[in-house]
Amino acid sequence: KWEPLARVGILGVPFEKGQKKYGVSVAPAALRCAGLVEQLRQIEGLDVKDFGDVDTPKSPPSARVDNMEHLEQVSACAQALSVRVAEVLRDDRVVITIGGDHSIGVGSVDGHYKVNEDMILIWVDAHADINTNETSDSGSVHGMPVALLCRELSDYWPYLPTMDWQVPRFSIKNLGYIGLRSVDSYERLAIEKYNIPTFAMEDVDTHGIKSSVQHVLQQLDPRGEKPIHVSFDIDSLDALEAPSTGTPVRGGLTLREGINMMETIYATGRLRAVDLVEINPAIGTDTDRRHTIDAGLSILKAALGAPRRGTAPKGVLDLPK
Ligand code: HAR
Ligand code: MN
Ligand code: MN
Ligand code: MN
Repeated sequence: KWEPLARVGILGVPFEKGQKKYGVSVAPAALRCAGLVEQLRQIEGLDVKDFGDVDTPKSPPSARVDNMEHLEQVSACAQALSVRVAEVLRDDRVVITIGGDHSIGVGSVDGHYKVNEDMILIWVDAHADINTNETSDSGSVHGMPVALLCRELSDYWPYLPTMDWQVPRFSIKNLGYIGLRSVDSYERLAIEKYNIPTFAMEDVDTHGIKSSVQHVLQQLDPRGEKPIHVSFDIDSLDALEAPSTGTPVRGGLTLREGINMMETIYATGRLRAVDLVEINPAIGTDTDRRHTIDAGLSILKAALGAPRRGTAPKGVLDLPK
């Protein structure tokens, strides 16, 4: 009954206060400039609409919580994003959210959950992003979005001013990880406690990327009947292939594995939301920046059904003479 939606909506989120480095907020502009919309329109039969950038309120009333930087800004941005994501989904489009740092996942997943309560979430990342303000070494909220989203973890948080709009209802039972290789000790404890289906890099080595993805999908949704949200952190890719990111880690997915993963998920017909986050065009050389942006574009094209083998012209049966 499921088939891929041939309609897509793009949202940019120029937000970087979930981490400490300048530059992630430029990524939506950099991707558009590199031909994001035009390249997606090359995919046969795909209706592409760019919904522009989400407003990211500059100075909302402050919220002070220990070891949690810029909470009020993260919260205001996520709140605005959540509304926009729900709009795009209700317009019967796959929503592509271009970050921004990974704290925006709070808004994109919240918005998706409001429309599809049965959604499953695949977090593709070098990191688990499941710290709380108690367990985080950095105080950066981009390392915390998963913990903010999951209802099973709500007791591990203090009261969070400005976050009243977000009641965590998403269940950790609907979460899986792919690509992990830099996991903090309390994050590992959470993964074990809740038995989160996780294909860390050594598991991808063992099983290969396609069956890793299929295992995660099978564990989260054995009957294959739930809409899929992929939150793709560019640092899931190896640092050699996607160097322009704030916390690169070697030993990651190749771009080919990333593409294969997205093609595999596309083929289910159930992909409804993709986040692409943590591209930082201000880090590295021109070549680094180009490789990283191209990698991001390739990931999105694969998620939307672009065939690597190419497409023959429609209704044409022979070569030009
Ligand atoms: N685990 C570390 C922290 O909590 C680093 C994670 C942040 N880096 C990311 N997230 N790019 O995926 O600060
Ligand atoms: Mn600061
Ligand atoms: Mn992340
Ligand atoms: Mn990461």
